[in-house]
Amino acid sequence: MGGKQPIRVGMIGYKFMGKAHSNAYRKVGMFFDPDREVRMSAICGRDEEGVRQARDKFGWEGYETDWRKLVRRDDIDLIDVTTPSDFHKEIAIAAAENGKHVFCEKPLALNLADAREILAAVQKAGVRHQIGFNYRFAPAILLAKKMIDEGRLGRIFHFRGMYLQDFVIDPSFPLVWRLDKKVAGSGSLGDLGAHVVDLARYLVGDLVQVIGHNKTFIKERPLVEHMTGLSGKASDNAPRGIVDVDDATMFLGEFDNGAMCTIEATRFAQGHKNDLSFEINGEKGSIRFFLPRINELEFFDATSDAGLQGFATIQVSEEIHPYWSHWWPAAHVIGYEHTFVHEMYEFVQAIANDRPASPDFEDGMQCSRILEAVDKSIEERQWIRLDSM
Ligand code: SOE
Repeated sequence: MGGKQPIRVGMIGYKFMGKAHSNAYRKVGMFFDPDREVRMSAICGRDEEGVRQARDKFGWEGYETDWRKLVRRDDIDLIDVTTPSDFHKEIAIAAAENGKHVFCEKPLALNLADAREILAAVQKAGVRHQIGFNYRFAPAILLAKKMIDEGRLGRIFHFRGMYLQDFVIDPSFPLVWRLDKKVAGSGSLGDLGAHVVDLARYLVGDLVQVIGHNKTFIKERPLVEHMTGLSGKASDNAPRGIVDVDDATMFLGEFDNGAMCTIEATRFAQGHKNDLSFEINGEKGSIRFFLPRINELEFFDATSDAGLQGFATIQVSEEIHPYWSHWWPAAHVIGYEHTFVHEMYEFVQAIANDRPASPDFEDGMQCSRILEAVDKSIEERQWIRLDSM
């Protein structure tokens, strides 16, 4: 570790993402050799009993019940925000103002104006920042990026991305925070579409205009009494509340290089539990990715011998593939949680070597800009140019 001081992490939130990040901090030193060690100094949550249990189970040294206290602590270098989206802005800005590096889960903020404020705060403070677009760190996605950068697909014509889930179809499913605009900012678009938008930007380029359509299929739901993971419980006679976010959003877009973009994000695709997928079609070939087969990338090479052509399935699990040498022998597969280990490793390296992280809050803000343009296009029923946002 070159005698450098450990990076002392304070993390706020201990539910789904808090667990994923805790696991990543625990594993990063075991499987990687980061240039600075990671110290899991304190985890923070409002419910003392809950956060104490999380500290013990996830392996943190201490805990706090007040995030304001945590961000002011002198013995913390990095603040990791895994709370619901409505807390991102206040915490991220306070962390930056206290000179902490900041990691924030996606979406960066509830809206574009807030995302811009967060970005300005970290830039002003001169701290490092990274956003939780974890799928960028799947080896198959990194291979896709390399192939595109090498020109193996040639000129790109289409990006076609989908993120499909089905966990809220039942009308008795309660009004959890992900369905509440003041907490989540938006529905399927901000929660799921954000990942696809980020991959579209990462792999193909910037969007110049968008037009969308959305739907809220179930407009009222029982108010949640107890949240559990993505889900929650409500009694039979629970009062009902209004669902003010989109259940499904689709949009068309155009990239700055002229390629066409179609993106669909829905929580109403029966049978699809967590299906992020995309296909990119270029002049010289096509690639496709499907999250449940996270270690595979399909490739159609139009430059190969006619008569021998077809989609080939690349097993992205060889020593030569990104990150693979840190894990297991070839084809001893990895999964969802490993993407978080990779993203934490990269953030630690950025801090340790004093260089910008990627994807950072600029990427988070650019994603919010596109999401807001989509919403505006739906409201105004017309194409919206990104340069007007
Ligand atoms: C729930 O819809 C969720 O967990 C998202 O919040 C995550 O960002 C996505 O990766 C999986 O689905």
